Amino acid sequence: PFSHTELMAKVAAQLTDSRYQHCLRVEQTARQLAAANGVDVELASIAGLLHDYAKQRSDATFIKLIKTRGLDPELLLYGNGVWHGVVGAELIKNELGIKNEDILNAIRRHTVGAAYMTKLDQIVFMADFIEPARDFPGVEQARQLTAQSLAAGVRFQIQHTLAYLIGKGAPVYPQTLATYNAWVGHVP
Ligand code: DGI
Ligand code: FE
Ligand code: FE
Ligand code: FE
Repeated sequence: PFSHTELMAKVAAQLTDSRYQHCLRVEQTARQLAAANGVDVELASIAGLLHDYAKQRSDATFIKLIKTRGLDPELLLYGNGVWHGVVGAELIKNELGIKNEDILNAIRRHTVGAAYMTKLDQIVFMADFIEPARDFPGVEQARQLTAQSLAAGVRFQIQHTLAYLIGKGAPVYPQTLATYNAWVGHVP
């Protein structure tokens, strides 16, 4: 297995510097959320660091993986935004030797979420949304809600994402909609 330092170099080699810096900020935010929520900090750290590893791979790479790995064929109707997590996890497994399914699932779910999300899934999903350089209307509310309750943060984010997609007339991947339906209305 690769050391943490080796993984950092592998991520840096795949991404522009600004996206690599985003990965490092997501890693740090994920570590903080893990510590605050009783989740394994090392798992959160690795998942945060690697979450966007595949973001700059070609569409052709993802299309081939969807076809050869028997992934949901409906994925072919979407694009990099959906693919880099859901499909990118396959590249992280193969190229970086990450076998831990909890880490891989958190990466798979980091963009579209899932109806059922582990605490680790929720942490990576929220860390990506609220890392310190994120700046959009509502990010402060997202940070406050997430500090109070991970689930409240997830609910806020998926509402925001669905409204954003619909507002710009983008197609909604069915799992994104399933996440919305599952999380709206069941925050403790
Ligand atoms: O990779 P990041 O930029 O850090 O953030 P992300 O992985 O959360 O989101 C990547 C993009 O994916 C973002 O622009 C929104 C888009 N996206 C999320 N859900 C869907 C989606 N795009 C479509 N078309 N359909 C979705 O369901
Ligand atoms: Fe992403
Ligand atoms: Fe996200
Ligand atoms: Fe990201």
